[in-house]
Amino acid sequence: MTQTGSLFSDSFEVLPGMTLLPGYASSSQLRPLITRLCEASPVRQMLTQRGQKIQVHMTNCGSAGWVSDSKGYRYTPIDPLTGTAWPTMPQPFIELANRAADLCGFPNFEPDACLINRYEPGLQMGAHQDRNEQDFTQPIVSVSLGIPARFFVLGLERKGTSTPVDLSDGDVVVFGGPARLVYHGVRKLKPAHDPIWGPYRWNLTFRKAM
Ligand code: MD3
Ligand code: FE
Repeated sequence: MTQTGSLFSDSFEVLPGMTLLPGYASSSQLRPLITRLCEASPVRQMLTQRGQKIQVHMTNCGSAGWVSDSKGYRYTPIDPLTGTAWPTMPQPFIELANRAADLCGFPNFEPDACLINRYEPGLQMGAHQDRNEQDFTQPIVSVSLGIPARFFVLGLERKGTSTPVDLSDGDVVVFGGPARLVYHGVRKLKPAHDPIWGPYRWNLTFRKAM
């Protein structure tokens, strides 16, 4: 690991294009916003194209939201659960993602989609690429809240050696450039308790989808 040591005092480039900003986000600031968003568009288990339940509970905010159903993965302007638009992305979310991206060399990042994932102990997310977005020159900004998780990164193929990265409450990771299309996932979460979030891990991923 090489310390970037430039703009953000405590940031690390884990792999080319993947920078960790430890503790950059604040759970106490974000919790009321997430609570409000989930009152409007609740977290739910989506189905895969093959009809399997995705274990992680998900929702979105922004002008587009990531969905999975019998038609596959895509972004939609309407929440299929409520039949209305996804909640507007709160300004503090936009600012957090924009500042984190800027610190990592991606100026003017304007996310239009924020996928909100809620994990509980025992859940994991298998290796996948995020490639449903229109413009791969735009980064993805990930914000981890609540109980810790071990994240892993592969390369541009699903096989090979994985790099583990432990993510705790408040950690922000920016994936861009050569890291934008890497395969990645989350190892099975261990039981834990967070003073703000209880037994859960929440992850926000900010994207330029459209
Ligand atoms: C690297 N979420 O929602 S965040 C996802 O912790 C997703 O919930 C995981 O993977 C989670 O798609 C990991 C880190 C992440 C997110 C998107 C990426 C890493 C990425 C897109 C491209 C490359
Ligand atoms: Fe992903």
